[in-house]
Amino acid sequence: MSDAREGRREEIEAILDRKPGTSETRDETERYTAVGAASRATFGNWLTPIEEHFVLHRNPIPDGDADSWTITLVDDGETELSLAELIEELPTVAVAHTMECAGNGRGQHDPETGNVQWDCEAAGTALWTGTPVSSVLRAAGVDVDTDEDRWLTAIGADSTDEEAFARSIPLSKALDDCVLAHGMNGQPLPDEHGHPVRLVVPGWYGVNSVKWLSELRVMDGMVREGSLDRPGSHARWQQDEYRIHAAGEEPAENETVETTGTWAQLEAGGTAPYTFDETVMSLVGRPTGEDARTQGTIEVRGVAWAGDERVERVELSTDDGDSWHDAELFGPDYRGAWRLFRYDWEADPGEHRLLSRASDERGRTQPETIGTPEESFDALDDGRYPWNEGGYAANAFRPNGVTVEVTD
Ligand SMILES: Nc1nc2c(c(=O)[nH]1)N[C@H]1C(S)=C(S)[C@@H](COP(=O)(O)O)O[C@H]1N2
Ligand SMILES: [Mo]
Repeated sequence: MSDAREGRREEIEAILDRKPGTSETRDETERYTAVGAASRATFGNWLTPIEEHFVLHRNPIPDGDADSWTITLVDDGETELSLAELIEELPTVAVAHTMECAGNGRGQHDPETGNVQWDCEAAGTALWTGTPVSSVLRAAGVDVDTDEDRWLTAIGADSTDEEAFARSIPLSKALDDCVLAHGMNGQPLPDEHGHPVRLVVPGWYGVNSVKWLSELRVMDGMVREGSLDRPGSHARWQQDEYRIHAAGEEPAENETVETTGTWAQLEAGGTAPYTFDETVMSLVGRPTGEDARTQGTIEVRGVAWAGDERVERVELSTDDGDSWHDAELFGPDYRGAWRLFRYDWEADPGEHRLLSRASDERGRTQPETIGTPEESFDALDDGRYPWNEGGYAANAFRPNGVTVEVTD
């Protein structure tokens, strides 16, 4: 049954108006406001313009007035932080963050997993300006030095009495590089990206970057059912959704995890990894495959990212994977943001299938395809990404290839 929300259509139309060229992504459950990147060419550039950055959320965009917005901080006690004062009194920094929806590539699962059918368009890199979480917590008197093993839970103002939009990240990550962002690419934060303030968690899946931030809680563990003193369910977005598991499996609630590395959790074969940092991934942005190109030297250009890890290597194939060549990494090199790569291709006339394959500093390489439901996590041993019920964290390279026609 769909629980289509009234007003969703108008909201999507309004976002499409503000972001010419972007397109709505199929969501047969009609539960999400889902808008994707403008085109392949987006992945030929390091900075993603706001107009080309994907949008995803479920509930209506809450009204937000920057001047009167407050964030409730709960630690031992409760403090109301005024956004205006945070901006005035604390340092403003910028972080580069490649935001990828954990469901990016979901549409490449066979059989289909339901929900928003992203192909590869739910990824973008922006410069987020904001206040470091470490500055906010220090100023509020949180004992940041002894609280390293604790967690920080962020709650959005789109939460309802039935259900909170709450996500928890380790306090150590929050203190390391997270910001409460109030700007995006030098502009005030747009409504659909979390105006007036959102959490930004560099290199981690989009779901961790809570928009319309209304509450921060320093807690002993991750958010669980009943762990917040507020009505409705608390833990859905941390403990039920956004977990990688086989069909029919009900993930268990945990207070903490051995490792927050998403890929490390997959390799450890534990139960239902959480989607925290982004798995190693790459996309060719140019040529786009939309227009025929003339034979000769063609610069192939794209982006590669690997969550908390650095991108070590990108290989490129112009013959559907028969042969591979090292691409050159270039351009900005910020933790948590993608790298550009390029390769000069001596192109002969004909139709060519371009594939890119990235490896991270730990030697993890993108798998070739997505496995079957029957294989589940065993697929990993054969270089396939595990088909999973939620369609999360897929990073197979073959489904993301580009077909280019070359003329003489
Ligand atoms: N409050 C709130 N924050 C949210 C969401 C949401 O529904 N509510 N969606 C999350 C998901 S799943 C993603 S992928 C990112 C998308 O951020 P963007 O729309 O700015 O690209 O926001 C995250 N933050
Ligand atoms: Mo997402």
